[in-house]
Amino acid sequence: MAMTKKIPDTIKGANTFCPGCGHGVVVRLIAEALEELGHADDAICAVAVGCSCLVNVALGIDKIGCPHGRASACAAGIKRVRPGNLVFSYQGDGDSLSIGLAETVYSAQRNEKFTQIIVNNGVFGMTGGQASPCTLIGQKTTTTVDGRSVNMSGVPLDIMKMFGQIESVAYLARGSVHDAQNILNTKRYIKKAFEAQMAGAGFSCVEILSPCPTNWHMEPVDSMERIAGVVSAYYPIGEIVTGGGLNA
Ligand SMILES: Cc1ncc(C[n+]2csc(CCOP(=O)(O)OP(=O)(O)O)c2C)c(N)n1
Ligand code: SF4
Repeated sequence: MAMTKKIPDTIKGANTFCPGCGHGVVVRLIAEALEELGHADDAICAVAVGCSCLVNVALGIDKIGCPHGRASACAAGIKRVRPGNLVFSYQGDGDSLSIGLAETVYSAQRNEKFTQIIVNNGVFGMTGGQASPCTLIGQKTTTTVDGRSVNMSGVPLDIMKMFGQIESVAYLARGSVHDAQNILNTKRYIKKAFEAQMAGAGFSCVEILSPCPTNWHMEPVDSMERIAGVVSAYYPIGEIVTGGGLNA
Protein backbone atom coordinates (compact mmCIF):
# COMPACT_ATOMS: atom_id res chain seq x y z
CA MET A 1 0.00 0.00 0.00
CA ALA A 2 1.35 3.41 -0.96
CA MET A 3 2.37 5.61 1.96
CA THR A 4 1.17 9.21 1.87
CA LYS A 5 2.47 12.03 4.02
CA LYS A 6 -0.43 13.82 5.61
CA ILE A 7 -0.59 17.57 5.09
CA PRO A 8 -0.76 19.19 8.54
CA ASP A 9 -4.29 20.41 9.38
CA THR A 10 -2.67 23.73 10.24
CA ILE A 11 -1.82 24.29 6.55
CA LYS A 12 -4.98 25.96 5.30
CA GLY A 13 -4.00 26.67 1.68
CA ALA A 14 -1.34 26.25 -0.98
CA ASN A 15 1.55 28.63 -0.45
CA THR A 16 2.19 31.52 -2.84
CA PHE A 17 5.96 31.72 -2.61
CA CYS A 18 8.00 31.45 -5.83
CA PRO A 19 8.84 27.93 -7.05
CA GLY A 20 11.90 26.67 -5.17
CA CYS A 21 11.62 29.21 -2.36
CA GLY A 22 12.62 27.97 1.08
CA HIS A 23 9.86 29.85 2.92
CA GLY A 24 7.28 27.18 1.99
CA VAL A 25 9.39 24.42 3.54
CA VAL A 26 9.86 26.41 6.74
CA VAL A 27 6.13 27.07 7.05
CA ARG A 28 5.43 23.36 6.71
CA LEU A 29 8.01 22.54 9.40
CA ILE A 30 6.44 25.06 11.77
CA ALA A 31 2.99 23.57 11.16
CA GLU A 32 4.25 20.05 11.85
CA ALA A 33 6.14 21.17 14.95
CA LEU A 34 3.10 22.96 16.39
CA GLU A 35 0.83 19.98 15.82
CA GLU A 36 3.30 17.45 17.22
CA LEU A 37 3.78 19.57 20.35
CA GLY A 38 0.02 20.11 20.76
CA HIS A 39 0.21 23.89 20.32
CA ALA A 40 -1.57 24.46 17.00
CA ASP A 41 -4.59 25.88 18.83
CA ASP A 42 -2.78 28.27 21.17
CA ALA A 43 0.08 29.46 18.94
CA ILE A 44 0.29 33.12 17.92
CA CYS A 45 2.55 34.22 15.07
CA ALA A 46 3.88 37.78 14.71
CA VAL A 47 4.20 38.10 10.93
CA ALA A 48 6.85 40.39 9.41
CA VAL A 49 6.90 42.34 6.16
CA GLY A 50 8.57 40.87 3.09
CA CYS A 51 7.83 37.48 1.62
CA SER A 52 7.32 36.32 5.21
CA CYS A 53 3.90 37.95 5.09
CA LEU A 54 2.80 35.30 2.59
CA VAL A 55 2.73 32.93 5.57
CA ASN A 56 -0.75 34.39 6.00
CA VAL A 57 -1.94 32.40 3.00
CA ALA A 58 -0.70 29.00 4.15
CA LEU A 59 -0.62 28.89 7.94
CA GLY A 60 -4.00 28.56 9.65
CA ILE A 61 -3.16 29.71 13.17
CA ASP A 62 -3.69 32.99 15.01
CA LYS A 63 -1.43 35.67 13.52
CA ILE A 64 -0.88 39.40 13.77
CA GLY A 65 0.65 41.53 11.02
CA CYS A 66 3.65 43.51 12.30
CA PRO A 67 4.87 45.89 9.62
CA HIS A 68 8.35 47.14 9.15
CA GLY A 69 10.75 45.31 11.40
CA ARG A 70 8.67 45.29 14.55
CA ALA A 71 7.61 41.61 14.63
CA SER A 72 9.91 40.69 17.49
CA ALA A 73 8.69 43.68 19.54
CA CYS A 74 5.09 42.61 18.89
CA ALA A 75 5.89 39.00 19.80
CA ALA A 76 7.55 40.17 23.03
CA GLY A 77 4.45 42.15 24.00
CA ILE A 78 2.05 39.34 23.14
CA LYS A 79 4.07 36.82 25.15
CA ARG A 80 4.15 39.14 28.17
CA VAL A 81 0.36 39.45 28.27
CA ARG A 82 -0.35 35.86 27.19
CA PRO A 83 2.48 33.80 28.73
CA GLY A 84 0.51 30.55 28.34
CA ASN A 85 0.40 30.85 24.56
CA LEU A 86 3.19 29.67 22.26
CA VAL A 87 4.34 32.90 20.59
CA PHE A 88 6.78 33.21 17.71
CA SER A 89 7.82 35.82 15.19
CA TYR A 90 8.31 34.90 11.52
CA GLN A 91 10.82 37.24 9.86
CA GLY A 92 13.26 37.52 6.98
CA ASP A 93 16.86 38.66 7.41
CA GLY A 94 16.08 42.09 5.97
CA ASP A 95 13.16 42.59 8.32
CA SER A 96 14.81 41.23 11.47
CA LEU A 97 18.44 42.25 10.96
CA SER A 98 18.19 45.53 9.05
CA ILE A 99 14.84 47.27 9.49
CA GLY A 100 14.23 45.65 12.89
CA LEU A 101 17.72 44.99 14.25
CA ALA A 102 17.12 47.02 17.42
CA GLU A 103 13.97 45.04 18.26
CA THR A 104 15.77 41.77 17.49
CA VAL A 105 18.78 42.50 19.71
CA TYR A 106 16.72 43.86 22.59
CA SER A 107 14.37 40.86 22.48
CA ALA A 108 17.33 38.63 23.24
CA GLN A 109 19.01 41.05 25.62
CA ARG A 110 15.78 41.58 27.61
CA ASN A 111 15.21 37.81 27.66
CA GLU A 112 11.78 38.07 26.03
CA LYS A 113 10.39 34.57 26.26
CA PHE A 114 9.16 34.01 22.70
CA THR A 115 10.75 32.22 19.76
CA GLN A 116 12.18 34.22 16.87
CA ILE A 117 12.25 32.48 13.48
CA ILE A 118 14.61 34.21 11.01
CA VAL A 119 14.52 33.03 7.39
CA ASN A 120 17.93 34.10 6.05
CA ASN A 121 18.08 34.25 2.24
CA GLY A 122 20.70 36.99 2.15
CA VAL A 123 18.57 39.53 0.29
CA PHE A 124 15.48 41.69 0.58
CA GLY A 125 13.39 39.25 -1.44
CA MET A 126 9.97 40.81 -1.84
CA THR A 127 11.25 44.24 -2.89
CA GLY A 128 13.52 43.02 -5.67
CA GLY A 129 16.70 41.53 -4.26
CA GLN A 130 18.46 44.44 -2.57
CA ALA A 131 21.42 43.66 -0.29
CA SER A 132 20.67 42.75 3.32
CA PRO A 133 23.06 42.63 6.31
CA CYS A 134 23.51 38.92 5.45
CA THR A 135 24.51 39.36 1.79
CA LEU A 136 27.83 37.57 1.34
CA ILE A 137 31.08 39.29 0.31
CA GLY A 138 31.22 39.41 -3.48
CA GLN A 139 27.50 38.66 -3.87
CA LYS A 140 25.82 40.72 -6.58
CA THR A 141 22.47 42.25 -5.74
CA THR A 142 20.49 45.19 -7.10
CA THR A 143 22.25 47.47 -4.58
CA THR A 144 25.69 45.80 -4.80
CA VAL A 145 25.97 45.51 -8.56
CA ASP A 146 29.71 44.80 -8.49
CA GLY A 147 29.40 42.48 -5.48
CA ARG A 148 29.28 43.33 -1.77
CA SER A 149 32.57 44.72 -0.50
CA VAL A 150 33.83 44.96 3.07
CA ASN A 151 34.99 48.50 2.36
CA MET A 152 31.53 49.74 1.37
CA SER A 153 29.24 47.67 3.60
CA GLY A 154 31.22 45.71 6.17
CA VAL A 155 31.12 41.98 6.79
CA PRO A 156 27.91 39.90 6.78
CA LEU A 157 26.11 39.91 10.12
CA ASP A 158 26.16 36.67 12.12
CA ILE A 159 23.26 37.08 14.55
CA MET A 160 23.98 33.71 16.18
CA LYS A 161 27.41 34.96 17.25
CA MET A 162 25.85 38.16 18.58
CA PHE A 163 23.09 36.32 20.48
CA GLY A 164 25.60 33.73 21.71
CA GLN A 165 27.21 36.38 23.91
CA ILE A 166 23.97 36.95 25.84
CA GLU A 167 24.10 34.50 28.75
CA SER A 168 20.36 34.39 29.47
CA VAL A 169 19.41 33.10 26.00
CA ALA A 170 17.72 29.70 26.28
CA TYR A 171 18.11 28.15 22.84
CA LEU A 172 19.86 29.08 19.59
CA ALA A 173 20.27 27.11 16.38
CA ARG A 174 20.95 27.71 12.71
CA GLY A 175 19.25 25.30 10.33
CA SER A 176 18.90 25.07 6.56
CA VAL A 177 16.39 23.73 4.06
CA HIS A 178 18.81 22.81 1.26
CA ASP A 179 18.48 19.01 1.62
CA ALA A 180 16.37 16.39 3.38
CA GLN A 181 18.71 15.85 6.34
CA ASN A 182 18.93 19.56 7.06
CA ILE A 183 15.16 19.94 6.72
CA LEU A 184 14.68 17.24 9.37
CA ASN A 185 17.31 18.83 11.60
CA THR A 186 15.66 22.24 11.22
CA LYS A 187 12.32 20.83 12.33
CA ARG A 188 14.05 19.41 15.41
CA TYR A 189 15.58 22.83 16.15
CA ILE A 190 12.19 24.54 15.83
CA LYS A 191 10.62 22.01 18.21
CA LYS A 192 13.43 22.45 20.74
CA ALA A 193 13.08 26.23 20.60
CA PHE A 194 9.32 25.97 21.14
CA GLU A 195 9.86 23.52 24.02
CA ALA A 196 12.40 25.86 25.65
CA GLN A 197 9.88 28.70 25.37
CA MET A 198 7.02 26.71 26.90
CA ALA A 199 9.32 25.56 29.72
CA GLY A 200 9.80 29.25 30.53
CA ALA A 201 13.53 29.03 29.91
CA GLY A 202 13.90 32.34 28.07
CA PHE A 203 14.49 33.79 24.60
CA SER A 204 14.96 31.31 21.74
CA CYS A 205 15.82 31.77 18.09
CA VAL A 206 16.18 29.55 15.03
CA GLU A 207 17.84 31.12 12.00
CA ILE A 208 17.22 29.15 8.80
CA LEU A 209 19.36 29.38 5.64
CA SER A 210 16.93 29.53 2.75
CA PRO A 211 17.16 29.99 -1.02
CA CYS A 212 15.67 32.88 -2.99
CA PRO A 213 16.07 31.51 -6.52
CA THR A 214 14.18 34.46 -7.98
CA ASN A 215 16.56 37.14 -6.73
CA TRP A 216 19.65 34.95 -6.80
CA HIS A 217 18.83 34.43 -10.51
CA MET A 218 19.40 30.71 -10.14
CA GLU A 219 17.51 27.52 -10.81
CA PRO A 220 16.12 26.07 -7.55
CA VAL A 221 18.53 23.11 -7.54
CA ASP A 222 21.52 25.42 -8.07
CA SER A 223 20.33 27.67 -5.24
CA MET A 224 20.25 24.67 -2.89
CA GLU A 225 23.80 23.81 -3.93
CA ARG A 226 24.85 27.42 -3.26
CA ILE A 227 23.65 27.05 0.33
CA ALA A 228 25.45 23.72 0.74
CA GLY A 229 28.74 24.98 -0.72
CA VAL A 230 28.92 28.74 -0.18
CA VAL A 231 26.36 30.13 2.27
CA SER A 232 26.82 27.48 4.98
CA ALA A 233 30.60 27.96 4.80
CA TYR A 234 30.10 31.50 6.16
CA TYR A 235 27.05 30.68 8.30
CA PRO A 236 27.79 27.33 10.03
CA ILE A 237 24.75 25.10 10.56
CA GLY A 238 23.97 23.53 13.94
CA GLU A 239 22.90 24.19 17.50
CA ILE A 240 24.69 27.06 19.24
CA VAL A 241 23.01 27.16 22.67
CA THR A 242 21.04 24.28 24.18
CA GLY A 243 19.74 23.98 27.70
CA GLY A 244 20.46 27.63 28.45
CA GLY A 245 18.29 30.23 30.06
CA LEU A 246 16.60 30.57 33.42
CA ASN A 247 16.37 26.85 34.13
CA ALA A 248 19.99 26.09 33.27
C1 LIG B 1 11.04 50.69 7.13
C2 LIG B 1 10.72 49.95 5.85
N1 LIG B 1 11.52 50.10 4.78
C3 LIG B 1 11.26 49.43 3.67
C4 LIG B 1 10.17 48.60 3.57
C5 LIG B 1 9.84 47.86 2.33
N2 LIG B 1 9.97 46.43 2.44
C6 LIG B 1 8.91 45.62 2.45
S1 LIG B 1 9.33 43.99 2.42
C7 LIG B 1 10.96 44.38 2.41
C8 LIG B 1 12.03 43.31 2.28
C9 LIG B 1 12.05 42.34 3.38
O1 LIG B 1 13.15 41.47 3.15
P1 LIG B 1 13.40 40.23 4.07
O2 LIG B 1 13.01 40.51 5.46
O3 LIG B 1 14.80 39.76 3.86
O4 LIG B 1 12.36 39.15 3.57
P2 LIG B 1 12.25 38.30 2.24
O5 LIG B 1 11.29 39.06 1.38
O6 LIG B 1 13.62 38.16 1.65
O7 LIG B 1 11.71 37.00 2.71
C10 LIG B 1 11.14 45.76 2.42
C11 LIG B 1 12.45 46.45 2.34
C12 LIG B 1 9.36 48.48 4.68
N3 LIG B 1 8.29 47.70 4.67
N4 LIG B 1 9.64 49.18 5.80
S1 SF4 C 1 11.18 36.54 -3.94
FE1 SF4 C 1 12.59 35.06 -3.03
S2 SF4 C 1 12.02 34.94 -0.85
FE2 SF4 C 1 10.30 35.89 -1.97
S3 SF4 C 1 8.93 34.19 -2.46
FE3 SF4 C 1 10.27 34.50 -4.23
S4 SF4 C 1 11.99 33.08 -3.92
FE4 SF4 C 1 10.91 33.32 -1.94
